[in-house]
Amino acid sequence: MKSDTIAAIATALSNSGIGIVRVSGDESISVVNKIFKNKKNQSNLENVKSHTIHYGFIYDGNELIDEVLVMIMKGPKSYTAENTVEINCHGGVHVVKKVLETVIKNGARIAQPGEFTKRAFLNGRIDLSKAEAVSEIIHAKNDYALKSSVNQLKGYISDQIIEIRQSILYEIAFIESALDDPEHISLEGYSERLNNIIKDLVNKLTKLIQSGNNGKVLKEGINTVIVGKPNAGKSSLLNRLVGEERAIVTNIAGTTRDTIEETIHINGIQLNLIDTAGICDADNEVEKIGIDKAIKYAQESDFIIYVVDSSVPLDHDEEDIIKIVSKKKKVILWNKTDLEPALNEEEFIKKVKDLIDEDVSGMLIRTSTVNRFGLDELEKYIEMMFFNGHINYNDEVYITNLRQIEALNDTVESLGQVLISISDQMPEDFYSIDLMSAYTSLGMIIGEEVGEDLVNEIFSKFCMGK
Ligand SMILES: Nc1nc2c(ncn2[C@@H]2O[C@H](COP(=O)(O)OP(=O)(O)OP(=O)(O)O)[C@@H](O)[C@H]2O)c(=O)[nH]1
Ligand SMILES: [Mg+2]
Repeated sequence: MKSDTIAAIATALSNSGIGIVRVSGDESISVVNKIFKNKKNQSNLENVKSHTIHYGFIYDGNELIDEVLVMIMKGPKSYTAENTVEINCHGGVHVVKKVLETVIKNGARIAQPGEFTKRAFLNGRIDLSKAEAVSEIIHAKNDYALKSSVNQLKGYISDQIIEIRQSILYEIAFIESALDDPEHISLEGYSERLNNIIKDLVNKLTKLIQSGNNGKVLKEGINTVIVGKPNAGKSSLLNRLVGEERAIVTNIAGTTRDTIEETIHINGIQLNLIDTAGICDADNEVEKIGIDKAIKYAQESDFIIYVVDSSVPLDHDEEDIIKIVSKKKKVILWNKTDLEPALNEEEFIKKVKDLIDEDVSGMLIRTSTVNRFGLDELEKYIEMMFFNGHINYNDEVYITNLRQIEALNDTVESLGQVLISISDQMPEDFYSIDLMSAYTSLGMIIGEEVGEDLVNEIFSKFCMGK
């Protein structure tokens, strides 16, 4: 298949010093050769070996644009499986753009977003699930989301999907053959066997779907809710962690009425921090609404930072909060340690034990949010929670996007129909219909049986140059 030659800037546009212009297509080498000269003023790229790097200069006519390194990768051993040239420029944004313009002037056209990856897919070099992983890598918000995309790229998901898909296909083929040739292939006892096989497949698929929900947490950050009594120092904590005066802080109890959300990163882990209204037995209508919202957020959170004001005595409100944070992953900040204590740590720990039967002695961190005291320890604690697998990321397979989850759900639904047909003792050819739609849904994930529209939609999500 002959393809026109496309080009784009493959690196982020920043003045970081190095920028890469990527060119792909049948004519890519000859296009770049027109504007390239080596030290001896020769244009010699057409006859060089694949996977070699050449030092020289890019010219627009007689005008010298940049000193460059040019890498030649001949198809099929390149990212797109086509002839590909990468021009490593040394100049800043302006120069990189100028090099791209010159390439375009000499016969290439600007690539559409994701077009390089689309070509890799169309040329059979990667399957759709890998192609989407590339998009996720480009858009990954943090290191761990990145890691999961890399795993996906390696094909963990594809492998599992292919395996499940093959066993479905085998059953379809078996049923068809048996119906065609009943003399030689018997369907006696088959429904029972199929029932077990399908149940097993549904289990595997359900696991993949669940891991997808986990992946969602990673990509979107860990929802971390700050709770505590009014005046405990919750908003002060948010401001310290964010590094700016984001929330209003006053010595009036009930300052924060609504939730305030901010994103922060701790060593690559993304937290969605949510400051809430102080929880107490309030009379005020507005305050009450805020408190209900705080409780709801706390219940739905992935992680709670519970701020305790150690300068006031333990009261009924504090006991209510202890019950609210029960069974949640949490840390307790023993705050305002710069003031005269009115609360004793041991007594507090005992109180918690009595109320909710949890030992929180390892969860207490002494802090003072007016002067940042204890916050480094808090960050370490959160990292530790993360690394110790309270939120898994490492060897898990994440299905990280909604389209894939939907396809998995459709597959489970079709397989569920097969189970119903079996228990209703329907004829065997009924099974094939639903097995076939399960097979098709799974194909959506790895890019088989996919309509042209979907292919275009997915690739349009990619950045330029990838
Ligand atoms: N001495 C001392 N004062 C603090 C500390 N943390 C917060 N404060 C003060 O306590 C008061 C309340 O702080 P906020 O951060 O507004 O408390 P909050 O928990 O958000 O309160 P509400 O929004 O009313 O629920 C302010 O006057 C803060 O300056 C601390 O560690 N030590
Ligand atoms: Mg507040």
